[in-house]
Amino acid sequence: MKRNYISSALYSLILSSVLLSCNTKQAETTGSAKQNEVSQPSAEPVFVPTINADSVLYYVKKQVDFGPRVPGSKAHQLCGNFLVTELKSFATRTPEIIEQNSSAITFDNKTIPIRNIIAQFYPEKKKRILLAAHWDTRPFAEMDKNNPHKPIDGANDGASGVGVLMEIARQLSMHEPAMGVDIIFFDAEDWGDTTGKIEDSYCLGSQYWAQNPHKPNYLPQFGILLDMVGGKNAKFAIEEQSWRMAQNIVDKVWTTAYRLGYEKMFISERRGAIIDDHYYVMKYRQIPMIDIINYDPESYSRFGNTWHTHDDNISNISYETLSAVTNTVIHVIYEEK
Ligand code: AHN
Ligand code: ZN
Repeated sequence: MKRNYISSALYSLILSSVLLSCNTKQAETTGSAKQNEVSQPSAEPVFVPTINADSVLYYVKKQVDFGPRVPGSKAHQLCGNFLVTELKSFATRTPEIIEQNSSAITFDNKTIPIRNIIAQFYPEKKKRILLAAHWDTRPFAEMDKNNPHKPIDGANDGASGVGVLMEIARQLSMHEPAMGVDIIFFDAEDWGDTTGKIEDSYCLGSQYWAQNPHKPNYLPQFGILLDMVGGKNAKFAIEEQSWRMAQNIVDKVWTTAYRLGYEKMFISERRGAIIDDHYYVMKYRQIPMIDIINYDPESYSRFGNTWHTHDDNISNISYETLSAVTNTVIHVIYEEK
């Protein structure tokens, strides 16, 4: 349903007052955050491609079909090859691909390969947006009573974000936006320690990239990270680091989601901070970056009930969730100038 009687500008205003007035445990941090101007969707209509949610689902399934993408495994290698080959097949403007290969030592003392995959769309454009997701999957299922030492499919935790970005990549190659766009698939996000106590044990690929960017002085306008964006009944609350460091981007994305009718999914609630790939991008590169992530600290599993279990498989992926996230992010990209 179109909301003809309320302008998007008014929506923006309503949403920002909701955001600014929400009072949570973290409210004391709001005072120090910059009150950036509320971004308005441009007055003249801009072209935004119509996404194909079947294509998003296809890319999620395709990754899962390789098996768990645990760094160092055959499935990981083959899936990485697939993503690169697929990106290179996109016309009419094929992205410029950079692969970063390195290695890292995990919290449990394993040396693993790291392969960050970077696709640059319209590299000649100066003003850029960074989009990212992790493409590796977790080598264990500590939240599962059964087979906790076996690797998970990671249909949501891994494949969902990449699936959304592959469809956006396909659209970007066909339709030129005003902004340049860089998509990074970070590796080795999910080999973090099971107790959650060892610092910096997650996000090994983004930690490497943040200290060794693919271009010196790389500075996009902002970044959006997608993590676990395909679960059933997903709720995207406002992540606290995103709110502290990139409030205007949170506002931009949530306002866009509201305008498109996804207010039940993108909720105006702050539920605390999460260490994820965006944290290291902000820490080392000072790029304002938000995390769209299904997170509820009140629930037992915190990131949805399939998190780090063998239920994180294709049967628990939601077409509606993938579709809402893809449509929201593509609108943000094409409406920016
Ligand atoms: C922590 O639990 C500290 N971060 C969650 C990062 C994560 C794990 N994303 C996906 N899996
Ligand atoms: Zn995970």
